[in-house]
Amino acid sequence: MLKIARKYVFVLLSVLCVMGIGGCGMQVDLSEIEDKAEETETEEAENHAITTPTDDNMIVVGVSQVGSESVWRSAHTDSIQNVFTKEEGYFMIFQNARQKQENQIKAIRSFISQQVDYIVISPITENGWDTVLQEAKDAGIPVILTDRKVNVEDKSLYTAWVGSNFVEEGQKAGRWLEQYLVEQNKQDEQINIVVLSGTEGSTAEMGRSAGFSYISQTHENWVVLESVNAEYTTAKGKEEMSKLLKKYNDIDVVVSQNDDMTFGALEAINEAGMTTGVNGDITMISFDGVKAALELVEQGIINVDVECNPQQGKYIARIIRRLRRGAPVERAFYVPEMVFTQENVSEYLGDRVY
Ligand code: GZL
Repeated sequence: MLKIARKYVFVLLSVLCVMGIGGCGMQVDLSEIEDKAEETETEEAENHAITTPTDDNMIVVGVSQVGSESVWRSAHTDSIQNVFTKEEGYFMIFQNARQKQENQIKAIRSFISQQVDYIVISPITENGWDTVLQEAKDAGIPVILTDRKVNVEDKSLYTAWVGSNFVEEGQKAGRWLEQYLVEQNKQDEQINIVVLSGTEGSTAEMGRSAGFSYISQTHENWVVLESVNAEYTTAKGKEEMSKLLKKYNDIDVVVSQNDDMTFGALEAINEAGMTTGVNGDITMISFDGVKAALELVEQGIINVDVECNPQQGKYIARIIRRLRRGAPVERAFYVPEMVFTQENVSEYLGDRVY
């Protein structure tokens, strides 16, 4: 479609969106106005007011984000919004799916109807994407995945993925526990473990669970009492940890698959009159490595935090720049990550941006 014609289509779509007619990636549908009342300020701020590209040469990027369920997610969103700026030649349409796959699919279809140049998705779970990604492919729009992955028959439905090695993250947690138990001279004792897992079917949940199990299965004295889905949120983390404390009176280790659930679990454990961390009643293993959690690692309240690096926007932008000049891109790019304990955390806390 001619650039000039496309611009007017864009304006028309924008007007229709403002009137709440037709799908578009940025405007809340009229039917969602009620939902909006429950949304946090953050989410509303994330769905920028409708505008149109001021220059036909701008690179139009449609971004579908899982939600704003965690501190990590907000940092991931910031890393994307900080690179796709007007100053850098981008026009970004950002859509917060509020942890609903159907919202992501609607957003992707609106990006397609607006003929964006690229679609960036952090898919909430791995299944259910074949049809809508085929529509993007048919429209000739490259799809770049970030953070989590999709499970599709046709791997050509996306161009590249940027994220973490979640299985490795789970194995790092298991190897840390092995080492810790040796240091505590408990390597031969029965170790009772409970797991607060993230959103079931998400790449992060499946990878961390598989990676930790890979290690735990080699120790017959490690007993995983139960794994429960606490959806990566603080509220569910507290709720599910409270239930586990009522059900089991001899929990030795909590493996919490993100810091937000850990914050909730710590509240529940403390309300039950117990302590965590170094010299605590319960050993706390967490994932993400957000600043507020690393401060608890430094205080000895969380024993170890396996980093999940949300700073992925710059790598996504690099892929788009390479695609625009016809250069080859890696199908999978793993972001660098660390493991934080009381021994090393202080040297990284100072300049932590999230
Ligand atoms: C991991 C990401 C997870 C984080 C959670 O890459 O998908 O989702 O660990 C977030 O904090 O909610």
